[in-house]
Amino acid sequence: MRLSTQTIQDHNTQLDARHQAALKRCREALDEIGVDAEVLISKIEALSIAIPSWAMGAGGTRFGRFSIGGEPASLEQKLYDVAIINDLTASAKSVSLHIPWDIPRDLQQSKSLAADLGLTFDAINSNSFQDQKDQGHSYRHGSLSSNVKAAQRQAIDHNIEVINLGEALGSKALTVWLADGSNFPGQVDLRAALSRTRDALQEIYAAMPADWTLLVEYKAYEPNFYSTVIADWGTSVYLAESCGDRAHTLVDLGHHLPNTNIEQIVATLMMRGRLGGFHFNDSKYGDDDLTCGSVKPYQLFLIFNELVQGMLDDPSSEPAWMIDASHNIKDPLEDLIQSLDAILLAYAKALCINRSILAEARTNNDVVHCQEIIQSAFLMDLRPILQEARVRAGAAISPIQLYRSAKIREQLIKERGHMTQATGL
Ligand SMILES: [Mn+2]
Repeated sequence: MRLSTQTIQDHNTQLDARHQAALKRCREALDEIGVDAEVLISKIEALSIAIPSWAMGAGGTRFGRFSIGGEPASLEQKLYDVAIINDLTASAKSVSLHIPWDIPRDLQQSKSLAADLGLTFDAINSNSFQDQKDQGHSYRHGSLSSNVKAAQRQAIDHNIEVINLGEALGSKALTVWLADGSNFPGQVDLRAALSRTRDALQEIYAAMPADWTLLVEYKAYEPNFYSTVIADWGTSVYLAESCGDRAHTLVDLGHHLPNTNIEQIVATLMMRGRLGGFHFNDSKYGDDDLTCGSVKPYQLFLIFNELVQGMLDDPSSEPAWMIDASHNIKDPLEDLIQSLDAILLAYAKALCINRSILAEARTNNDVVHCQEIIQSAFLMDLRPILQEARVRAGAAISPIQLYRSAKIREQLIKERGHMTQATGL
């Protein structure tokens, strides 16, 4: 199903008076701090975040999965779901596939359907962290790091197949996340496992087209609880640098130990020109995959402060953005809309930081003023700017409100049934 332009327009007309009043107040507040609202609106309009193909179904934990009904049962239906999100928000113009969960049955058909829906294919993800049916060798003891030659070979070949698929769809990047590691001290030779991983990544890198980027994701722990081969950004950078100029580090917000200063990692990676990708989510304890900005919106804003600074210093350094969150009790489409909103809001606030005044305060070591500058940007209410950006792009003033009033989930359940289950985690 698609939302008609008329439905969106009717919704916007209904909310217009309130929106205009809020926008006027917001413009005045921005004027006061010398921020051009028009520039802000156009920057918000230009930001698009990829939606992962596995996030359209109800997420699962190892304890249970609760279907919400109307979940997409095919890649085609997933593309329609992303289009619904994009129709409502105008900020989800691409989809990130996870292979083998979403192998297109017909490449050309998937490609042309995506184009018809106004979507493109973003970074493509390989999966060597679980065994698939009919797979020759198990990843029980690792994939790219495996000391079982045949298992490592199979994982390398899988990544090359994923590159070929992605190339046919128009993707330009491969994301590799490995679950490889160990659960007990002494189980693996830590140095040998890292060397094998490096050699395998170099082979995958060499198989990429010349205009592709390799994104190396890291994660501190889980599913392995003693050691993880690519546990931190330093290891990821080492591996990326061992591959070549088109290999970069991917930061996933949920993949750090508690209290890690992620914004500092972002700053360091950008300084070194190695930040290639970003996975958004939020967490309280570990890799919780909660809705972006639901627990730590201030941290998200501080991260965007570094991202904005990095992109100002080098405009070509904009990473590939993707949401990597999927919760098991929310309607996944509403969850993704909330995530998009939080990301754009953090971005907008970071754009409002007066960087020359901040630089001056830093030069003077005026610690109090530095904090005031940062926190006043964070405390601004820029929701009307996001709404205006959506209106101009033909999307909805209030995406969640329209999603509910247009009864989209109910229609999806009617079309697809109650018992569908999306492929993925
Ligand atoms: Mn991720």
